[in-house]
Amino acid sequence: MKSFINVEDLGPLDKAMAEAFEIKNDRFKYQHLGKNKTLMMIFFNNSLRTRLSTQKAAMNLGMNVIVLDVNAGAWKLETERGVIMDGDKSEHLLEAIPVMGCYCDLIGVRSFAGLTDREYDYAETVLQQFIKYSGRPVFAMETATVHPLQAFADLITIEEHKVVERPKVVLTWAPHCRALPQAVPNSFAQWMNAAPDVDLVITHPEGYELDPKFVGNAVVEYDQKKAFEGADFIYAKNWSNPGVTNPADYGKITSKDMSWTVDTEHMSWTNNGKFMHCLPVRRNLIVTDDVIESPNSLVIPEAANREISCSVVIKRMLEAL
Ligand code: AN0
Ligand code: CP
Repeated sequence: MKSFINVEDLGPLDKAMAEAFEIKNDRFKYQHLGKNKTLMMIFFNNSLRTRLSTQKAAMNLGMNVIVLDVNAGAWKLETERGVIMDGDKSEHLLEAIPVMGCYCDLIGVRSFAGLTDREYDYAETVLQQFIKYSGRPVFAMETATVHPLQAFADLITIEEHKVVERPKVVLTWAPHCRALPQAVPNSFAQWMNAAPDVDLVITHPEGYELDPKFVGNAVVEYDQKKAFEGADFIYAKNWSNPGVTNPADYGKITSKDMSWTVDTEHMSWTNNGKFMHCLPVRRNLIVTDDVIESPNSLVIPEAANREISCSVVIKRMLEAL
């Protein structure tokens, strides 16, 4: 595997899932694969889970790990070509990327959407430059439009906790005080569409339609209560306006409707549904204290599975070196 961005990069999902459970049972089974190999993790944005779980996965596989926080200690990077670099940016990404590639065997990149230019974000401009100029296999650690390591962990979590063969999974928008990317819901929808035994329903206020290439065959239901009825899993997430119905709204907050916050009444509409969120989560905006602390909350096992999803991805990349 030369890059990991979309669900198709993993090949058949059943095989990837089997590998995930194999690794979960024996995390150090493939420790020989990473001997004398170096992973470089590059963060343009903050992280708790991705930083720790990716490093842990790489260590389980016997790798050395270098972490670079671009905004804390590195030179400020220019990303556009043709700019006269007389501002505060001392180095161009087009030199920085191949230099980083010299010191490692694999690269993980976190670079969020700017949320001002939809075309730039949806072209995955920064990630594509890493793929093109680093000379190394590259995986997304949440980029402008996708978060595949999260979606893979979510699928593992659903598989572990489902009590019916074909669960109803509901992706619900919830209110938030800051504009957030669409990467998590995009990838979640993409992966749930790819999973053979999941019925996916997406619910959000009108105007928050996700890009059709991620929505796929999911049912979109604007009535949140109807969407929740009979649900086995509730996957809550805020995202800013994707600019699909109105391009001028891209990256903006066009609803703060607190009736969408997932509380115990919302959960009572479900089929004893489990609650999921990728974290970090702002309590009492996205979800109430009661719901996130309830026995049906899966947020911690979900985060734990990030080590597993990442182990499969790094293992596949090491095997292909
Ligand atoms: C990010 C987001 O919504 O994409 C990261 C989630 C994993 N969340 C925040 O920036 C709060
Ligand atoms: N879920 C997730 O990716 O969390 P971090 O932003 O803390 O890495």
